Amino acid sequence: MLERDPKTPLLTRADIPTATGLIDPSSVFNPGAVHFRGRDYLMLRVQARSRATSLVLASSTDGRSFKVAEACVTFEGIESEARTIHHIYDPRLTAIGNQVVVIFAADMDDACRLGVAVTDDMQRFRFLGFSEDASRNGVLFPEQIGGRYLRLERPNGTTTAGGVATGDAIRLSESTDLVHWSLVGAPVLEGRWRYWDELIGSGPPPVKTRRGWLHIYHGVATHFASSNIYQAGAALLDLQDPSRVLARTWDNILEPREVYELTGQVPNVVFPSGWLVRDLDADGFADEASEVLVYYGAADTCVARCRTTVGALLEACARVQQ
Ligand code: BMA
Repeated sequence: MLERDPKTPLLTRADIPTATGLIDPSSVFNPGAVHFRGRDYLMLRVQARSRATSLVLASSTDGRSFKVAEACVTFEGIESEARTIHHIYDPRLTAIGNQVVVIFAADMDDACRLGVAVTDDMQRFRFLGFSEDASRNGVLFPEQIGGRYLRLERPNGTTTAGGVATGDAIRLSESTDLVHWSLVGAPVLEGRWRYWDELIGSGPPPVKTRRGWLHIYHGVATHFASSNIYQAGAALLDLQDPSRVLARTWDNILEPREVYELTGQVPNVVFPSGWLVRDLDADGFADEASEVLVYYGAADTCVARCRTTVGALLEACARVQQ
């Protein structure tokens, strides 16, 4: 249902220009994606051999062949944060109004928090602030609903045996200024223990269809002795009240199968973090025939891409448990 691109992986560490100052990095993965003012952009997570993380933009006119920028992204104003920020990673990009909003994870000594930055030209990014609570995988809806910005996020309520803070519930939160966020309602999606999506987190920002908000998320199966397996699934949320789940795939729709997904820095990982949905009408609804290009991190090592259609994803959501 999701067809991998024949040119895979799409981007590897060899594609990062030395002009970025990132010399011989270890890996490039988990990109955010957005279509803005006629161009396609990826915001890549690049990891140096120190394990420090930087974000680098890549741009394209067809979503297939990307030119990687020669400088790292900087968030202007982030230096005013008093706490030490060790890593900034896994950005999700949403075009809303005349701007692009970036929501990213930031590892600090006591917690991982979500930060927000905005740009109106994809060159200068202005930092707006961090939320206080420990959370990851924040994705902004592409329009306000009921006069508020809405995002899905995954509070870090669980700690793995290895000490990693993670979680098994995707929640909705709202804001009037993109800076202050409050969780609303009950969890939208919860992990399904013993199946493919025990721990979960949002993938790219939801896309509006006539049938509901289409969303893809990652799920982690933790019950295999030697390795967690990261896979992807889809869900459909109510248009007016996105805390209502209309449908959710029972099977995963993408799982590690290719060598570059099965082996690497963290084996057995597909981590969708960006997508480009080609055909939206004037009201922002995606056409069911629209092509969807999904960008994902493979084995925390490289960036891969697969394609499908909005209609195929909607159909997968509706497929019932066997
Ligand atoms: C998650 C995040 C992702 C990463 C994944 C697999 O917890 O840290 O950035 O891709 O694990 O290692």
